Amino acid sequence: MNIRFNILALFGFWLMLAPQLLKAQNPIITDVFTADPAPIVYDQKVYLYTSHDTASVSSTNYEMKDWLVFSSSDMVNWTNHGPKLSPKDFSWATGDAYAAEVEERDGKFYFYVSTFHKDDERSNGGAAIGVAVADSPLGPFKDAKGEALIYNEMTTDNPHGWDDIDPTVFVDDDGQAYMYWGNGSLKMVKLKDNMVEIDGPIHYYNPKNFIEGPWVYKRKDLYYLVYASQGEERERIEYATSSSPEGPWNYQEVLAESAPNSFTIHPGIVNYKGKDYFFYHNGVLPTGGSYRRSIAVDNMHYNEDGTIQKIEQTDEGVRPVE
Ligand code: FUB
Repeated sequence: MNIRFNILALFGFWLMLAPQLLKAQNPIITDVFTADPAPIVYDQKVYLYTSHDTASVSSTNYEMKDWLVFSSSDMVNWTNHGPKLSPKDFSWATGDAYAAEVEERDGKFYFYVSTFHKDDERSNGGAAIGVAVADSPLGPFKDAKGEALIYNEMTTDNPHGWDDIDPTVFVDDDGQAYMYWGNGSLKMVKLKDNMVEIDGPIHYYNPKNFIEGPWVYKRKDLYYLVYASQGEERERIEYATSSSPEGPWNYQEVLAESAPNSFTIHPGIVNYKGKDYFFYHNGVLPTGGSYRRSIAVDNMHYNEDGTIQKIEQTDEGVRPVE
C-alpha cells in the first residue's frame, strides 16, 4: 500500500515537473523549411510569421512562394497554420516571397512583405514592399492598397534592384508608426495612422556592417535596431541603440554569430510572459542549407544598462512557458 502510494506520489511529482524539465529542440519547425522569423504576441499566444524555403537540394538560389504562420502558447509546441499570403495575392507583384513582418494595430493585422514588382508603368521591376491586412492574426489577408507601398525607384541611395526588402514596422507609444527596411543601407519612413500610406520623406542610415533584416523595438526608454550584418564569411547579427526611433543609432556590438550552414541569419524578437526570446534561422536540418533554412529560438538577456548579452545558439532551445 505504502509502496504503491509512494510510486504514485513520485509519478505525480514527475508529471508536475516535466514541463519545466522539457526543452524545445532547435530548430523549432522541422516539417518544412522556414526562414526570416517575425514573431508577435497577441491574445496570450505567440504568432510566428515566416518565409518558406522550397528550393531543391541542388538549387543555388531562393525559391520562396508564400509566407507561413505558426502559433504557440508555450514556445515549444508550434501549430502550423499553413500559407496565409503569397506574392500572387498582390496584382502588381511577381517572384519570390522574401522576409515579412506583421504588426497589429487596433485589432487589425498588417502584413508587410518583401517581394518583387512587375515591370509595368509604375516600376521597372526590382524588390518592393507591399502590405496586406486582416481582422485576425491568421487572416484572411488581402492587399491593403492595390499597389506597392515602396518600389525600387522610390529609393535612390543604392543602385542594386533588391535594396527594398525586409520591412519591419514599429509603433511608438505616441501612436506614430515607423517602417524600416533595406539591403545595403537602412531606410526609414513614417507611416500614417492607417498603416498603409507613407507620411513624409524616406531617411537613409548606414549602421556599421549593416546588410539587411532590420528589427526595431523599444524597451524601457531605449530604441533597439537589430540587424543582419557583414560577418567574416557569412552574415551575423549586430545591434545599435538610440534615444529616438529616428536615430542617430549608436553602434553596440555583435549580438549573434553566424548561423550554422546558412549564409544568412535574420532576427525576430519578442517578450512573452516576462521572458525575452531571440528567433533566427540556420541551415541545420537534414538536407538544409542557405536556401533550405530553418527557424530556431533561444533566450535573450538584458544587462542592467540595457545592453544585450550575446545570444547563445543552442540545440536544446528554450524551456516551455506555462
Ligand atoms: O529570405 C530571403 C532573404 O534572405 C531575406 O529577405 C533576407 O533577410 C535574408 O534572410
